[in-house]
Amino acid sequence: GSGSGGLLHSSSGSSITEEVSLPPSNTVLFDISWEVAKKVGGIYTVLKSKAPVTVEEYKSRYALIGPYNSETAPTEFEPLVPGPLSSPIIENMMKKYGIQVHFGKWLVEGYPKVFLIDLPSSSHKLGEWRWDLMSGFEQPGDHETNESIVFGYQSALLLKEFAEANPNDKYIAHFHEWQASVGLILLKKWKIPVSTIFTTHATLLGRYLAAGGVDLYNQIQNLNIDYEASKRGIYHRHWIEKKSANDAHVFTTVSEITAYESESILSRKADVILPNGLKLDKFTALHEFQNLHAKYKNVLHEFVRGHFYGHYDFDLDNTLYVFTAGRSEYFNKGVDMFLDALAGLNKLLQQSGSTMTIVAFIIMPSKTNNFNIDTLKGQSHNRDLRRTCNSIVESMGERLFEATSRGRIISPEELLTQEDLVFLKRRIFALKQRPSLPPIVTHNMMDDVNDPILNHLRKIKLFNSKEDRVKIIYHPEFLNSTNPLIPLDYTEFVRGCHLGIFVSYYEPWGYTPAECTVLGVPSITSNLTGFANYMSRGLNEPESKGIFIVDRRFKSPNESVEQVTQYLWKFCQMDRRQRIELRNRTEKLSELLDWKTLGKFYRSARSLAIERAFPPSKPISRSPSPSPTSNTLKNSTSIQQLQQQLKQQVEQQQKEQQQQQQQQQTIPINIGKGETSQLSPNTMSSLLSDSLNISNKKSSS
Ligand code: G6P
Ligand code: 1S3
Repeated sequence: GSGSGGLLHSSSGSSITEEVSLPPSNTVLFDISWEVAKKVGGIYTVLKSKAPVTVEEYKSRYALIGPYNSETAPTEFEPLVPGPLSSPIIENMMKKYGIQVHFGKWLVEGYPKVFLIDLPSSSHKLGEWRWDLMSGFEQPGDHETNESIVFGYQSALLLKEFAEANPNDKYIAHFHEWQASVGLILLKKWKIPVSTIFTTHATLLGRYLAAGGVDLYNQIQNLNIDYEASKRGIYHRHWIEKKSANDAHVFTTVSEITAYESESILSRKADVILPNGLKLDKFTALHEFQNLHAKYKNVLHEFVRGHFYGHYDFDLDNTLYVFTAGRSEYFNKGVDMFLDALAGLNKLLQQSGSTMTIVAFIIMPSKTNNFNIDTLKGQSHNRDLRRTCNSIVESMGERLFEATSRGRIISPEELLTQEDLVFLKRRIFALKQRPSLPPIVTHNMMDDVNDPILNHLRKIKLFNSKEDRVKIIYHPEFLNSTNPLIPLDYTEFVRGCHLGIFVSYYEPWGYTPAECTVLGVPSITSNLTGFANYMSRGLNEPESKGIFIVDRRFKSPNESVEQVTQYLWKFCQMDRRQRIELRNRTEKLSELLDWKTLGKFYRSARSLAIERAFPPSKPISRSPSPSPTSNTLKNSTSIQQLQQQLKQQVEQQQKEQQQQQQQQQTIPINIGKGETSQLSPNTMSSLLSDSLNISNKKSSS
């Protein structure tokens, strides 16, 4: 079509060049989210990492819509002068509705255009809009919902202006999560010709139920959902979520497990599953990432020296670093199971007389009041000692050189002087002054007695005693490179570790294990995470590639803990060469998680949305499909096929789950090295994953 093309151009923007993979030139795409140019959680990572491929595909016909945030804007957003097509729309927003819209680019790779809407410019409309949307059951005191309503009306008005100004264009509005999706409900209500996609990255009620100890995946079909939501005071939020899912032309989730949950909680089957990808920074040489592992592991060694030495010491060459990380959701993120498994491992290592040490990090924010003195002191002692040693070595070098150049062999007493010895003794004495147990927490906790992680450690008695082979470091704050204890950003920290452990109970996707994979670090996850759903479909023997999946769906909690413990125990038996090889195999999986691979699911969701919102007026031609040189994305048949395949995937998974539940019987399948995995034969035979095909094709070409 002859659509407006560069509709979202800034005056400095580039023009569109038609490419083989471009979608039709009259489609315009918006992603709408609360996390545009503002990091709250995982959706920020989705949008940011996806930006380069989406911009490449849609060029200037792609933009994001989010709320304007004056705190994050200076670092995330650069204002631009709007181009001739968006400029009158932004002006209209102000003139007609008094809504201020900031236009510019998001300062992330790909530099997508963004429309950031000023919420306070419409706050006087809140009461009216809330009544209009949900009269009778609104909850005026809920600030988060109030903001969602204001943003919803504002974003719907913006999209309405665009659609009305450019009737020849086909708009796709992709809404992420309920906080951003009130606009979707309004577009349908106002009959605006915009095709809509709703992605739920979790369900509100699912998260509540899981955290509250409900046996979510087994009970979900027996629950009265609306009643459960009301009981928890979130009916109005749940209503937005459910209505968005049902009003959307296309409803999607990020994984099969969330699709399963959504079918009951939101009463709609997902049309497409959109697994989350990452933007890969590929190294040309394979050993490069291994070198980085060694480099950042040394930084962890330095921290460990400062933290433990003086209390007691251990061989760093025989030490492994494992970790868990994420938002502070003790039960949902599986921290309880992580700790129980570590306690089990500690026992196994002690009983076997092993000299190996495992340092387990928990990087999970909690309320704190700065770093604690003990921890800081440890690091400063260590730095002093290193400085002292370095300066002694330097002067020793000088003396050695001086003597040798004058033809004399230096004596040991001359080399290390009495003065040096006194210095060293002082340092050793200072170190010995440390109390007997090294700290567990690196910060002063605001609520030490009620912290669930600390209470769990008390229960299982992991106190960093000398005899414990497993040591715990609880760092209740996210990492960054200016951190005085572990001066690494998160990615560097992950590279320095040996294994990530994320055995979540509620995890619609789970970026943490995905990040480990692309960084070449093996990880343990649970079969209740979207990541594990996706990986186990694409891989025959995930364990042999560093993807360890624990069964939390069909096993009792104790059995699951035992499975994690066994994975850890086996990991401890590996020698260095085996670990290096495993990391190589893990890193090779990166491609499965690249947006270049996963972008196709988004493309099929968009085609389906367009198809449903703008059904062709003519009957579908039965003529042969377009030639492969066509510059459209894919011919419609293949998209439908892909769509069908995806649907089948979900249905198949659900069937399997039901069967497994009924039969309560699994067949052990050899996964090499004498290990067995409890996979159903159906799962094994249905490994039809697209992603695997892609990687196979690549490797065989
Ligand atoms: C990387 C480095 C090697 C180093 C190894 C340590 O592969 O390139 O030089 O020996 O890491 O591995 P480890 O699993 O013992 O930390
Ligand atoms: C959600 O964030 P969360 O940690 O609250 O969305 C993420 C992005 O889709 C997803 O990775 C995660 O599992 C969800 O839970």
